[in-house]
Amino acid sequence: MKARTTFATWLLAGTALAMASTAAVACERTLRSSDTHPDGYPTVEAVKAMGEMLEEKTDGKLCIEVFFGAQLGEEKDTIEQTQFGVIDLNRVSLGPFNNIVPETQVPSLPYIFRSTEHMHKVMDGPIGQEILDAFQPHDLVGLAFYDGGSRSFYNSEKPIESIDDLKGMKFRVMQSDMFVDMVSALGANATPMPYGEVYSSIQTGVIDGAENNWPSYDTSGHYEVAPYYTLDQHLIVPEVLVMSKKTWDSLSEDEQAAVRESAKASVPIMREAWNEQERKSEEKIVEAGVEVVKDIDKQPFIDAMGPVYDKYVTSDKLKDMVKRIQETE
Ligand code: GTR
Repeated sequence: MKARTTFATWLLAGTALAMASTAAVACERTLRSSDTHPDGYPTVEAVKAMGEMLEEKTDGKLCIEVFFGAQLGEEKDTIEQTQFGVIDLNRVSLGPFNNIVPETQVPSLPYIFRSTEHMHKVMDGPIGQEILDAFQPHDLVGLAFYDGGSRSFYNSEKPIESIDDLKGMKFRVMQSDMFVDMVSALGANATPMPYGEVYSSIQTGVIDGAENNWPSYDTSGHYEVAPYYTLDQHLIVPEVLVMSKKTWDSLSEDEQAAVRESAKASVPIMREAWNEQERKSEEKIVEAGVEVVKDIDKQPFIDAMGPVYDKYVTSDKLKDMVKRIQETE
C-alpha cells in the first residue's frame, strides 16, 4: 500500500513537473518570487495573480513563479538575495526592512495606524509612494503594499489580560531592532528570530510566545503551542512586494510598466483574499479552543510606546511623516 502511494505520488509529481516546465517553456523569462507563507496564503495567491497579468501584458515574455513556504530561505536572507539579484521578487513584511530602509520604520511603529482603513488611506497615497521610492538606494524597487492585518501577542503560558501580565515574559519578534525595543517598553523580553524557528522555540520553552495576525497565527500552527491570544493589536504593519533593482534594470521600459501595473492590480485581489482568510482563520482558531482575550484596555500599551517613537523617529523627514500620518483622516 505504501509502495503504491509512493508510486502514485511520483506519477503526480511527474505530471506537475511536466506542466510546470511546459509553462516555463511557453514563457521567455520566469521571475522567481519568494514568500515565507504556504501555498494558498493571500500574499502567495496575489503574486500568482500578478504573474498571470504580467504574462498577458507582456505577451508571454515574463512570468512569475512563486516559491512559497520559505523555499528560498527566511525573510532576512531572501531580502539580501533580492538585493544581489539572485531572487527577482520578494513579498515580505515591512518589519525585516526596518534596519535597512529607515522610512519603513514609520508604518511599522506601534499604534501608528488607527485602523486598517487608516493604513490603506496612507499607504495608497503620497506617503506610501515615498516609502516605495525609498527602496531604490538599497538595490530594490518597491512595487506595492499588501495587508498584514493587525498583530497581537500569543503565548503558551497564560491569558494576558493587562499590560502587567506581560512583565518578564519572552516573546519572539521579527528581525527589527525597533520591535525589540517595543517589547522591552512593554516590560517583556524580545528575541528576534526567523519565522520558521518560532514553533519549535515555543514548544521547547526557549520563548513564551510571539505576536502576529490571525492568518499567520493559524497557518504557522503557532496556536497549537501558544493557545492564549490577546488582541492588543500593537502593530498594523503593511507588507511589501519588492523587485531586485538588478532584475528591474534588465527589463525594457514597457516590461517595467507591465510589472508596476500588474503589481498594483494584484492589491485589490490580495485585500479580498485577506479579508476572507482573516475570517476563516479566526473561526478555526476559536473552534480549536484557543483562549482569546478580546477586550483589553489598549491605552496603557499606547502610552508605553513613547520611548520607541523617541528612539526611532529622529530625523526631520521621519518626524514629518509621522505627523502627516497622524493627521490623515
Ligand atoms: C507575517 C508576515 C510575514 C512574516 C511573519 C513574521 O505576518 O506576513 O511576512 O514577517 O509575519 O512574523 O516573521
